Amino acid sequence: PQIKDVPTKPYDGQKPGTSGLRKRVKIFQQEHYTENFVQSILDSITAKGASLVIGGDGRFLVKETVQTILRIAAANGVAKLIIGRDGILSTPAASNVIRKYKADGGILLTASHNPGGPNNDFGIKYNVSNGGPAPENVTNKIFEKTKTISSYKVVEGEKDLDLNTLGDKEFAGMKVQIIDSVTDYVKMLQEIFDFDLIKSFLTSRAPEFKVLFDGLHGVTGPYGKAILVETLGLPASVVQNAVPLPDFGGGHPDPNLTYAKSLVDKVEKENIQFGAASDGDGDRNMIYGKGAFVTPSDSVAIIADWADRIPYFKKGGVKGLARSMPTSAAIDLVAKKKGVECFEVPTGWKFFGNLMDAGRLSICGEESFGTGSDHIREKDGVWAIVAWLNILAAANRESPNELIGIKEILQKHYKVYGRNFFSRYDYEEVPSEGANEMVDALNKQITSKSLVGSKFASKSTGSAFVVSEAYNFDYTDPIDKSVSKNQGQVVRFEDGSRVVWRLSGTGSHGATVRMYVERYVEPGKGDAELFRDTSEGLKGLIEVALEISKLKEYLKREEPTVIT
Ligand code: VG1
Ligand code: CO
Repeated sequence: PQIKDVPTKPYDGQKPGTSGLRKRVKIFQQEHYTENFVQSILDSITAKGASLVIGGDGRFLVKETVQTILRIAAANGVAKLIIGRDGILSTPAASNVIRKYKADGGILLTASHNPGGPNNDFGIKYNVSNGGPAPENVTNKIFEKTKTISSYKVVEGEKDLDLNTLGDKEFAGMKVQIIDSVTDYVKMLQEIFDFDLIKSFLTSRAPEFKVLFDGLHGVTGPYGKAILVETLGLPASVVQNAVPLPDFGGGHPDPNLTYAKSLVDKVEKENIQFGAASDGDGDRNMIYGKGAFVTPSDSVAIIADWADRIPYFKKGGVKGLARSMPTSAAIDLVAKKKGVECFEVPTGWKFFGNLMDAGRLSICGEESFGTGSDHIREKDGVWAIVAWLNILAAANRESPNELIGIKEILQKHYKVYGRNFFSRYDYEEVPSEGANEMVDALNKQITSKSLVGSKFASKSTGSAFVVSEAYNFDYTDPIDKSVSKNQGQVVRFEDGSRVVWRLSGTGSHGATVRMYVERYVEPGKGDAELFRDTSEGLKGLIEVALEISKLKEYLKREEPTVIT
C-alpha cells in the first residue's frame, strides 16, 4: 500500500471534554479536522503493532469516520482493528469488547445524548486498555499533539472496506475483524444477572406487570430487543423506537423526563409498571414506572442496597461504592450501612476506572442518568435496566403475596434510609462571559469565607438555610495520586442540604451551567414528608441557591432549559 504524509495545520479547540471531543458535524467535516484528531490519538499511544476497537452510536458521520480511521491506522502500522458491524457498538459494548479481546484501546465515535444529523453533533473519544475513557494524562497528551500537528499519515488507493459482513479481513496489510455488535454484550449480561428468575417473574406476572423499553432511535434498540424479546421472551411490542437512525429520528436521545417523553406518555397511558430508556450511545438509562420516576442518584443507591440478589455481586461481593461529586449522597448511606468504602469523584466516568482496577469499587453512578459497575469501565444503560428487573424479580419472590413495583421499592428505601431530594437545573448555551463571571463571583465568596455562617431564607416557603461550608471541589485520585482541580463550587448548609454549580464539559458550543440541589429528609419525618413531590421538597433551597449565585442576573435567564 501507498503511504502518504499529508501536510496539515493545527485546529484550535481540539481539547477532549468530560467525555471526548464533541463538536458540530460541520466542524468535523472541515478539511483535515477529523484526520488531525485521529493522528493525534495515534501519536499519543503506541500505535505500531496495536490492536484497537472501533465503534460508534450509528449517528451521522460514523461510517465515513470509520473509513478514515482505517486509512490512518493502517498507515501508522496499527496491527488490527476490531470493528462493530456497520461501525456500530454501544459505548458499554465497546468497553466490553476492548476488555474481552484484550485490545490496547478503542476509538468510540459518539456524542452520546447530543442530537445527531448533518446540523447537529459528532464526537470522538479514546478509551484505554482497561476499557475505560482515557484518563486526563492521556487526553492532555492528545490535546498537546493537536496543537503542533503538521502532517498525518494515510494509505492511498484503497477502496472503502465493507463493514457489513462479519469476519476476518485485511485492509492495506492491517488485520480487520468485523464483529456482531450485540452478541458479546448479551453473553456478558447473562453471566451477571439471574435471567431465569427475571423470566419466570415476567411470565408469571405478565398481565399486571408490563414492560416498555425505548431506544430513542439510538444505538440500544438492537440490544434491548436481544435481551427483552429474544432472551426474556417478551413480545416485540415491549421495545419502541428501536431502529438506530443517523439523526435519532430528529429527537434528542437523552433518557430523562423531558426528552424521553415518548416513553413517559406511554407508561402512564397504558399503566406500565416498568419503563426504561437509554441514550444515543447506550451508557445512560432512565427507570420510570407508572407514577414512579427513579432519580439516578436513588437508582444507584438502590442497586447497591439490593446487590446481593444479583449473581455477579453475590459471587464477587461488593468491594466499594462511589458517586460523582454532584450526585446525591443516597449511596453514601447504603455504603455506611453495609460497611464498605464510598468514594466521591469528579464528574465523568473516567474517574471510576482506577478504583475499579484496584479492586476497591464495585457499583457507582452519576446523577446524569449514568449507572454501572466494574463489569466494564463505562456506565451501562442496559445493564442498569436489567439490574432493576433482577431486583424487582427478587423482591417479588421474597413477597409473593403482593405485587412489588418501582414505587414500592422506592418507598421502602426511603423508610429505611431517608430521602435525598435531588434536582439538577441546566442552563444550556448561555453566553460564556456571564457563566464565567458567575463562577468567578462564587469563587470570590468561597475564598473570602464570606458565606460561612450566613443565613438565607426562602421567600415562598419561609424555610431558612445557614451555610456551614463553601469550597471548590478538588480531587486527588487515591490510586495514582493525580490531582484534578476546580471541579465545581459547593455550598453546604447546617441541615445537610447542598448546592453545587459546574460548567458542563460536553457541550458543542456556548457554555452550559448546571446547578445541583440536594436536601436530605430523615426516615423519622414520616410518609408525608418522605413521599413529597421533588419540586415541592426542594422549592425553598432552589430559591436560596439562585440568590447565592445571582444566577439569573449573570446568565440573563429566568428559567432553566431542562430540569432533571
Ligand atoms: C455530562 C454529565 C456527566 C457525564 C457526561 C458524559 O457531563 O454531567 O455526569 O459523565 O455528561 O455522559 P457535563 O460535563 O456536560 O456535565 V455521556 O452519556 O454524554 O458520555
Ligand atoms: Co451517553
